Amino acid sequence: TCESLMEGAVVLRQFALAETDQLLAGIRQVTAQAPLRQMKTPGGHTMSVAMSCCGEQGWVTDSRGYRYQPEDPVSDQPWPAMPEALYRFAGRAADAAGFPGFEPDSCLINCYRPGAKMGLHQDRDEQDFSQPIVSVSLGLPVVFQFGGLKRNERPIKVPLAHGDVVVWGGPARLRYHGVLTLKAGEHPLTGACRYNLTFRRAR
Ligand code: MD5
Ligand code: FE
Repeated sequence: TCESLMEGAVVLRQFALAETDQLLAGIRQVTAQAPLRQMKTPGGHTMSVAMSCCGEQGWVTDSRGYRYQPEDPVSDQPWPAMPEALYRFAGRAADAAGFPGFEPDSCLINCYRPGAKMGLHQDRDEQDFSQPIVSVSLGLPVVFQFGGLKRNERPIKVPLAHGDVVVWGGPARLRYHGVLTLKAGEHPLTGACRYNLTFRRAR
């Protein structure tokens, strides 16, 4: 099923369900080379979400700021290549949501453990905001917050479960959003974890 949250945001419920094995295998492959790590914000806080990346560009944060870069700062080596299954999946999801021709050069892997959250923010480190973002939820469920173009607009709450995919584009691309604190739980495929794959065109 396909629901429209607000203009430009499309929820594809369980769109990834038939492919979770390949997606999780891709996560395992990438994180074996580029381990999940909790990065520091420019303000000096440690993020509660553990992250890794694959593709030509990886999103990083440290005392110098937020940015994309081609190397993993932990290894100083290029990020692992984006597994074909992940790249193809992102393109199919974007197509299904009405954004044909999506060619992501970056996939951020977010790992939320119980207690982890992501505060309201905009994704604006990318060069071209006309490109959509594809987000895949795997494992434990969470409540997503979907706000406006200004931080002070009250966000709506959207529950996201294993296999759900959301595509954000057009007028939704720069909306504030966040993830509420992950509750304790066990998922048969991921254990005590929610993974989110965020596919973006950074350059
Ligand atoms: C997550 N990750 O569930 C989310 C999924 C991040 C992040 O927010 O930056 O790593 S991406 C959700 C998103 C992206 C772009 C626009 C909007 C939401 N939006 O308009 O609400 O780990
Ligand atoms: Fe974001």
